[in-house]
Amino acid sequence: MARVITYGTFDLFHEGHYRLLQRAKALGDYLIVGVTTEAYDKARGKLNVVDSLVTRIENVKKTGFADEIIIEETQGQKVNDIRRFHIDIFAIGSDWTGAFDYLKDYCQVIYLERTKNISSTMLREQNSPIQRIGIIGTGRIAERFIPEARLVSGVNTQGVYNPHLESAARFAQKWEINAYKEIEAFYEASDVIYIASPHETHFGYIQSALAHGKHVLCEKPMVLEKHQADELFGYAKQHNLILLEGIKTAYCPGFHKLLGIACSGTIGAIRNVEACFTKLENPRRRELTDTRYGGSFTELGSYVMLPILKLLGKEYTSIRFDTINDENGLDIFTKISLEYPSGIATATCGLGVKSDGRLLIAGTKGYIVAEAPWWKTAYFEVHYEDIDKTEKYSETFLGDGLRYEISDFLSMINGSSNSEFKLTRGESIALSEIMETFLQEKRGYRNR
Ligand code: C2G
Repeated sequence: MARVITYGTFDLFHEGHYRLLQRAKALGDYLIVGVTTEAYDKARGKLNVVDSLVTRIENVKKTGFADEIIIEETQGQKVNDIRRFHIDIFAIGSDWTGAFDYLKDYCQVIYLERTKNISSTMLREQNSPIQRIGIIGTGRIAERFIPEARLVSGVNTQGVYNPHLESAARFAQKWEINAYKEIEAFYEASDVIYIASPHETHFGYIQSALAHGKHVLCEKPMVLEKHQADELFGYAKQHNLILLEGIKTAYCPGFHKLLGIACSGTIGAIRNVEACFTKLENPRRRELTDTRYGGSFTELGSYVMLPILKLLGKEYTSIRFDTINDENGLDIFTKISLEYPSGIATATCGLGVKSDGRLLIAGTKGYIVAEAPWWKTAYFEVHYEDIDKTEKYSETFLGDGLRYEISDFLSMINGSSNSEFKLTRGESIALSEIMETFLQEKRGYRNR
C-alpha cells in the first residue's frame, strides 16, 4: 500500500488545489494532507491568508481525496512526518520544483504540474482589488517600508509625495515609483496613504488624506496632541475609514504571543513593567538637531510605552518624566515613571545614552523577560520562583517587521480581519496625550 503526503495552505480553495489533491491521491492508496497553521504561514512570509484553518481543513475534507488531514505547524516538520507516517511519496505542485529535493533521502518526491491561470493570490486580488499605496515622506523609514510592502500581496507601492521635489524625485527613481508635485494628483492615484513625514506634519497630512476618503497608516508618534488624535479617529470612524498608527512592535507575532502569555495569568497579576530602548544616534541627524520635535522620547517613546499601556492600561494615576538634555535642550535620555492603582511601570529611552534594552514584566507568580531587540520580539522567557520551571518561547520575526503592520492594515481595509485590538484607538489616543504632556513639560522647562 503506497502512502502519499502533500502539504498546502489551501486558501480560497480552488480548482488548482482540487486537481493537485486528485492527482496526489491517484499516486498511491492512502493520502495524508498537511494543512498549514496561520502562525506557520506568517512565519514563512505568507501574510494574507483569508480563510481560517478550520475552513481550509473543511475544504480539503470536502474533496473526499484525503484519507487523513494533519496540521503543519513548523519548518522541518515534513521530514518527521514522512518518517512517522511511513510515507512512500511526497507530492507537491511544480511551483516548488527543486525545493523539496532534500526529502529524496526519505521517500520519492514528485512535482505535479501546477494548474495554470488560477491561484489563491489571484482570487484574493479579485475579491479585494489591489490597494495602491501612496507614500508621504522620503526618509529612512519610508526606505524600509517599500521592500516590506512589496512582500505583502494585495498592495502596490505606487507613488510618493514630498513637498521637496528633489527628494521625491530621487526616492521615486530609486524605487521605480511615481513622484507627485501636486498633492491632489497624488491622492487621485492612491487608494491608501502611508505617512512617514516628520512628526509634526502628521496631523495635517492625516487630516487631508482622510478628507480625500483615503485609509491611512501613519508612522509613530501619530500625533503630538490628544485633541488631534480624538479629532482624527472621530472623523475616520464617522467616514468608515481605517486609521492606524504604525508602531511595528504592536503587530509583530512574537510580541503578540508575549502579551497573550502575560495576560493569561501564568505569571499572576502584573505588578511592574519595565521597558527600555536606546539607540546611539548620529548627533547630526534630525532626531538630535530638531530642537522642537526631536529627542529620545518623541523618537522611541511609542515603543517603550506600548507594553505598559497594553499590560497595565491607560488609567495610570500619575506620570513623571526625568530627562537628561544635551546642550540644545533635547532629551537624549528619558525615564518615564507611571503609577497605577495596583502596579508601577518605567519606560526608558535614549538616543545619546546607551543602556540595556530589555522588557521585563513582573507578576505575582513569575516574570517575563525579553532582551533587546524586544521591540522586534523573536524570543522571550518566562521565569518562576523555581528556576527549573523556566519556559522559553521563540517566534519568527521577518525582515524589518513592517510587513506585519501593512498586512494587518490591509486586512482591516478588506474587512477580512479586525486587528484593531493590536493597537486600539484608545491606546493611540493615550500615547498622543503622553507625548503632549511630555512636550509641554519640556517647553515649560525651557521657558523657565
Ligand atoms: N497548486 C496547483 N495549482 C495551482 C495552485 C496551487 O497545483 N494553480 C498546488 C500547489 O503547488 C501546492 C498546493 O496546490 O502543491 C497547495 O498550494 P498552496 O495552498 O498555495 O500552498 P503552498 O504555499 O504551496 O504550500 O508546507 C506548505 C507547502 O510547502 C506548500
